[in-house]
Amino acid sequence: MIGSLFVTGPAGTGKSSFSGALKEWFVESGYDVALVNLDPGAEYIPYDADYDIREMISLNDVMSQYNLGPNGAQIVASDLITENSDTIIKELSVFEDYYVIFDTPGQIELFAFRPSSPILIDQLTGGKSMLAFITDSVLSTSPSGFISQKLLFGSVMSRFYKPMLFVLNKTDLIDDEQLDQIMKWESDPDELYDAYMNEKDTGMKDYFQSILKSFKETGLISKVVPVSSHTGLGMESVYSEMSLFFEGGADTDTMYKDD
Ligand SMILES: Nc1nc2c(ncn2[C@@H]2O[C@H](COP(=O)(O)OP(=O)(O)O)[C@@H](O)[C@H]2O)c(=O)[nH]1
Ligand SMILES: [Mg+2]
Repeated sequence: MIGSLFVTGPAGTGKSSFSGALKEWFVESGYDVALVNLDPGAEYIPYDADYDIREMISLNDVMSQYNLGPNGAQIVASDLITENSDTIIKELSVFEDYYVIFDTPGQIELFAFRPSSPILIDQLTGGKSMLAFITDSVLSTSPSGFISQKLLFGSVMSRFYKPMLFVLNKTDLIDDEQLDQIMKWESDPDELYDAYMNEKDTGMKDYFQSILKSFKETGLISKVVPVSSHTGLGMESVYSEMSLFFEGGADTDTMYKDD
């Protein structure tokens, strides 16, 4: 594969919708793309998968075979994916000159916080991978909602330490003013801090000031990619980030650059 994008984020933020919309953009723009469903528990996926893990691992089978409820079965199923990575690698070998999008399980912990996931990513892609962290625009309109998603983004980044895009999905549900505000918070942690204090009136000033300062100082979380999986807005920007990283050479990786 040319490169891959693992789509992660909290349940319901639109990972599957985003994966489908991004694939559609690639197809319409004439690029070779494959979309892989890595969620064995998905009841419905809003796209045509080019490879679907449910062909190999069925949540119902895992539940009856291991005598587990749905939550336990999800965990066993995600570990079975790693155990069977050789088979998946063979299936994916037909996508040699393709960009490959991986839609991950609905609940973020089943992917981001399983011990084997960072290894799985490298096994499936030979290290040619980056992540899209999907967040919710409506939640991000409040300072506390925005901060909480940033912290989760940092948490997931610490698990994988790969280039990661902070993708603000569902921008069709907020107005331009709200989007501008979020973009301002992103570039100015002082303004975010003031807005947060205004919202919460908390006494823990030092603690939050340090967190917000670290947002600014680390530079790791310095960019928002606004998209809508319903209108297709922003998909080209996601492609630009991918092509810059995979085809523009490692030193053009803007997510890790100091300046
Ligand atoms: N308005 C709007 N709704 C969206 C968008 N993306 C996803 N959704 C809706 O959000 C819900 C969850 O989406 P889904 O892709 O299943 O989320 P996942 O659990 O993260 O895979 C569905 O009802 C989608 O139709 C978007 O860009 N705009
Ligand atoms: Mg999903």
